[in-house]
Amino acid sequence: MTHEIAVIPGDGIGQEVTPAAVEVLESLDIDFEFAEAEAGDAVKAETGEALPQETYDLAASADATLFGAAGDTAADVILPLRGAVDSFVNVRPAKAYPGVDAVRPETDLVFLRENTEGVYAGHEDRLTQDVSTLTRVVTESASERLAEFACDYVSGDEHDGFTVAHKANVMRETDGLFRDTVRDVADENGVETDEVLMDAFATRVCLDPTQFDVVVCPNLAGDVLSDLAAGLVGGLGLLPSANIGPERALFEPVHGTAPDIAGEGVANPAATIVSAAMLLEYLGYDDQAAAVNEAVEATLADGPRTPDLGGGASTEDVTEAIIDRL
Ligand code: GGG
Repeated sequence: MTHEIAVIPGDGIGQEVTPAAVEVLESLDIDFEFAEAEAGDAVKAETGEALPQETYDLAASADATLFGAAGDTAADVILPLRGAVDSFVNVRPAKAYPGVDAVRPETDLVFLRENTEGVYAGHEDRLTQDVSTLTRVVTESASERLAEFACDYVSGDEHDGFTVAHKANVMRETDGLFRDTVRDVADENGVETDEVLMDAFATRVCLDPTQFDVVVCPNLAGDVLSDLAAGLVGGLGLLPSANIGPERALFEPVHGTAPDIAGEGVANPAATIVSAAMLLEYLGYDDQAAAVNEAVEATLADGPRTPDLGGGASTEDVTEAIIDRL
């Protein structure tokens, strides 16, 4: 069976780490057909459009999409691309790797981030020179969809329920609805939950990440708190993500374009390669996904390593080392 994979590198180091992950996928004995398309700042400068229609259509029809990174045009690129696959949840695992210098080596978390609304729903206005506003949207239906996914996600032996991170003591209507809906769905499914205010979560997870396992959160909180967790495990070069929809999905590293190192060939490809492993698992290639994860883990433990992890290796050196281990 052939799988069509849309490849959208985007900007900055997306142009370096996405081809690295494609090289890894190509090294496996799976019938992939890759179709590349443009999105982001560079194509906007050329054509006036950050997300050409053909790129959107490709993501909306491919079996899965591998995306790199978005910069200034993130709102015009990532949000509609997630919409193209009707992605209602962004799965962001944050775990420390053996041998990698981490602030909290005991970290092993998964964020399930609401992916369609909150403050990322795009209702922003500049009312006057002095005042701009943003409408925060939370719906029962989106919260339910996320909660049902979370209940399925924790249904095996590995997890004892999940934590809901919110700020319902201040945003009573929006996060109140989010928290109550998620809790009700969990109760109906017999799934244990606890809850934490998201600001308290930020402190507690730094002090002792083992207090948490699966964390369900609204959109912005999930974006910020998972980046915070990246800081605990050795940096953004290590965090993958999966944007899951009912029929298709889009995989991307958590990091952005990293303009400070873009073009130098030293970006850490691990986050994108592990995102590709999530793509493999999504398509049912569990053995190959496990093999890629093991190869990444072994390479991170023994080197070569890119400069973000204290090494001097290039993106290509690390990619080759991972492929050699497969
Ligand atoms: N590959 C992820 C990426 O490009 N991140 C930049 C960014 O601004 N992300 C916002 C988000 O994930 O919602």
